[in-house]
Amino acid sequence: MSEMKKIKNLKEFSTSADRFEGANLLCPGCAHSIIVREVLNATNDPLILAASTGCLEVCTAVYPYTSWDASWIHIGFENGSTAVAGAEAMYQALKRKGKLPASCEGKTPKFVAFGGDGATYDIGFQWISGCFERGHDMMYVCLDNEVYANTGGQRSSSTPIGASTTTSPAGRVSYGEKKNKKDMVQIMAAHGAPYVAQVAPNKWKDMVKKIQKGLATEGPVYINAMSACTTEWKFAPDDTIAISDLATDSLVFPLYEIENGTKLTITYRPKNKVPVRDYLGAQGRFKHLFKPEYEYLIDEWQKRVDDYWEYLQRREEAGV
Ligand SMILES: Cc1ncc(C[n+]2csc(CCOP(=O)(O)OP(=O)(O)O)c2C)c(N)n1
Ligand code: SF4
Ligand SMILES: [Mg+2]
Repeated sequence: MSEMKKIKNLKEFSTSADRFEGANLLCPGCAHSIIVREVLNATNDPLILAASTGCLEVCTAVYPYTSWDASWIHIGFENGSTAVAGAEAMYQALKRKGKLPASCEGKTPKFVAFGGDGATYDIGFQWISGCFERGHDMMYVCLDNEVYANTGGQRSSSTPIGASTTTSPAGRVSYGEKKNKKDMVQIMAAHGAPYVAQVAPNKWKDMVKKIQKGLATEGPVYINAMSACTTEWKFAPDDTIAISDLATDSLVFPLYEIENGTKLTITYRPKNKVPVRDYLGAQGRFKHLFKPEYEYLIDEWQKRVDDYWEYLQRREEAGV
C-alpha cells in the first residue's frame, strides 16, 4: 500500500505547495478548483492525471500556460477514463517486465481521471464502464455540476428535475428539466467496483478520507463530487460553500460510500436537516418552482429526498 498522507488542518491545506495551481480561468467561486485541489492534496504519491474537455480542462490549460504541476493528459470529451487506463496498463506491463526506469524506483504512481457530468453520465459513460469492467487500478472523479457548463449550460442526464437550463428552459409552458437525475453512484457500484463514494467540497475532511481510501484501494474507484456552479446554478460567487452546505444538509447530496458493490456506509448525518426548499430557493435555476403553479414540485422533491435517505439508511442497517 502506498504511503497515506496525514490529513492536514485547514491552514496547512490552504498554504501547502500545490500540484494544482490557483492561477486558472475558472469562474470566481467555481467548485471544480476546490475539489481538484482537495483531491490532489490528499496524496504524496506521483500522479498521472487526465482531464476530459469541459470547464476544468479549458480553464486550466490555455497554451502556453498550465495550472497542473503533475503529469497531465488532456484528451477528448469521452475518454479521460481510457487515457489514464492506458497509462496504467503500460505502467503494469513495464513493471511486470522489469523495465520501469530507475526514477520510478520505490514510487507508486496513482492514475486519476477527471470529467464533468456531461463527460461522465452521458458521452464518456461506455468508456468508464469498460475501464471498470476491465478492472484498471485507477480513480475516476466526476465533477458533477449537473449541466454542460463549458458550452453554455445545456442539460445532461445529471440535471435534476425542475432545473432551468438552456436546453430545458423554464417558462410559461414548462417547469424546466422533466427527467430525474441519473443515479451514477449506484450504477458504478453495480459494476462491483471495490470503492465508490459521493463527496462534496464543503465536507473536505470527509472528501480527503475518501480519496485516500480510494487511492489505497486496488482496482477501479469512482468518486462523484458535487460541484456547485455559480454561473449555471445562478448564485453569488462567494456563496459556493453555503450552497454546498445546503446541498449536504438537505440531503439532496447525501454523502456515503459503497464497497465492493454492496457494503453501504453513510459518512455524514446532518445535525440540523434543512428543508429541500431552502436549497432550491438559494439558486436562480430553480426560482420558477416557487410560482404557485409549480410549487407542488418542491413537495415532490422533498418526498424523493426523504425516500432516498430512508433507502440509504435501510441498506446501511442491512449491511448491503
Ligand atoms: C465528442 C464531443 N462532443 C461535444 C464536445 C463539446 N463540448 C466541450 S466541453 C462540453 C461540455 C462539458 O460538460 P461537462 O462534461 O459537464 O463539464 P463542465 O464544463 O460542466 O465542467 C461540450 C459539450 C466535445 N468537445 N466533444
Ligand atoms: S461555468 Fe460553472 S463549472 Fe464552469 S468555470 Fe464557471 S462556475 Fe465553474
Ligand atoms: Mg458539467
